[in-house]
Amino acid sequence: MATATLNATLDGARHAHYQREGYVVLRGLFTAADVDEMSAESDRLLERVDLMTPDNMRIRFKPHVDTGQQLFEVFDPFVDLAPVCLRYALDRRLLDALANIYGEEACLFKDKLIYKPPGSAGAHLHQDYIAWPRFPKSFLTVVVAIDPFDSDNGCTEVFPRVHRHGYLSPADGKHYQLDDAVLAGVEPTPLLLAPGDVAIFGCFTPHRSAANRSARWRRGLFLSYNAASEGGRQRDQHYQDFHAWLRDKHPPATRDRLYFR
Ligand SMILES: O=C(O)CCC(=O)C(=O)O
Repeated sequence: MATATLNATLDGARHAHYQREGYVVLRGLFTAADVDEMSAESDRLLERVDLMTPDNMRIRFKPHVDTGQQLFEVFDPFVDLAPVCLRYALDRRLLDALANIYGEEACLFKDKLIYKPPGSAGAHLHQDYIAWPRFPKSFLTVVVAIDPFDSDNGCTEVFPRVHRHGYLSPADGKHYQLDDAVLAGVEPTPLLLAPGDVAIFGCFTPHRSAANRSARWRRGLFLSYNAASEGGRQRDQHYQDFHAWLRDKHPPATRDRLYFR
């Protein structure tokens, strides 16, 4: 299937594509100069090794696919450390595209900076929705490519049209991987992105990514939003809920070591 593309705005056809397929790609939403700024700030953040401990709830590691060595992979959140990327997360080019999808303003809900270094394992098959009382069903994720996303470095892959079936896991507040069998017969679409391209997919769109088998990083902003009418601005509340959930699922014996900085 052809990947939907568009320069800079979300017209009626692209909106229809998003509703029908559960995702859309906007080519070149951000310029090369914009991407240079995001890239420089991402590089600066990589110097914050003081934050990169397993007990910091802001940080996630992934094993190297061959050696098992733990590699730093994600800041979640990051815009509080990254004023340039915060500006792009609230850029009208992006917010206008989201307003076209929602029919109203979007509010930033969650923000991750995923580096996916060479060798990093992939992301298992899942939907982003999680059945927490406050989790918005209008949640969607915007991927802003800093580096190219391709099949060698483990681009995100989405399963089109499956979002219409809603949430496919038990609604008990836990995070679930999806079994491949649930999606039998549905071909994934790789989100092949150039720097500055943007992909948008909803919280019921199953997605995954393969390991990064290249020698290149795959840096991208993963910015998630909700429709303003579904809870308004709730990013701070979301991170309180997220941290409570992380603490809860951590082994009690070492739970007290967890911190956020
Ligand atoms: O890294 C990717 O391609 C996907 C990441 C993802 O799905 C997530 O962080 O929830």
